[in-house]
Amino acid sequence: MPFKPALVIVDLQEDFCPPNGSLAVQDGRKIVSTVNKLLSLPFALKIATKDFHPQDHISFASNHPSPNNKPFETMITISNPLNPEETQITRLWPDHCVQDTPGAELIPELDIGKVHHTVEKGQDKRVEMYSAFADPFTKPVVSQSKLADILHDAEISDVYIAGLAMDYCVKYTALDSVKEGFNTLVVGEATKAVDPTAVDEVQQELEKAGVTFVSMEGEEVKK
Ligand code: VGL
Ligand code: ZN
Repeated sequence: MPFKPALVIVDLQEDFCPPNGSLAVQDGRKIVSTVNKLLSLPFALKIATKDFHPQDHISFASNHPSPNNKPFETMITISNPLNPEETQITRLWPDHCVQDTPGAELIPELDIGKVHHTVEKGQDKRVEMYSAFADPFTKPVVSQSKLADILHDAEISDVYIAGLAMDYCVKYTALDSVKEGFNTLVVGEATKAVDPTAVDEVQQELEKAGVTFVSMEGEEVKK
């Protein structure tokens, strides 16, 4: 298969960025200069994803009864709405990236003029969806984005991933990208984690699954 790379920028949205994001990732905003450099490279396809939840989304702590509704702390078990025997344990979050609110916007510093497609995910209130491809249920899958079709239709060989957050949506997007058959690479300095202490472990887990970590360091700066 000929080398035909795509860039997927995951969830570089206001709610994941300081200073005002409801689920701000430390230094999340700082990756945008690296991401914009990536956007200036000749990727065959450049895609930005958006976490895009309804206000009654299952991952919002505010939609669960106290006292077991602590954002960042409480884990809940959710069943596949199409097959209650399949379950997932997942974390509760502050309300974030609510459809048509400022927090769901891509940050304005992002060079959006170079992006070919924007893919929304997480619209089904019944399931969590960290991966930009699909929710984590498989028997059967409940919610799918158009990302896999866009990449396969363009005969993409390699998927380069940047964005937020390294330990959630970047991680699960990379794992699904491998499953879809793409050579999958994460740009190390173009991602940040919700839990910075988890970075090494997440990187090891992804590498074990076949993901390659790459760096833009050493790239020749054209004068
Ligand atoms: C994300 C937590 C909840 C992410 C999305 O984009 O990494 N994290 N929803
Ligand atoms: Zn979310």
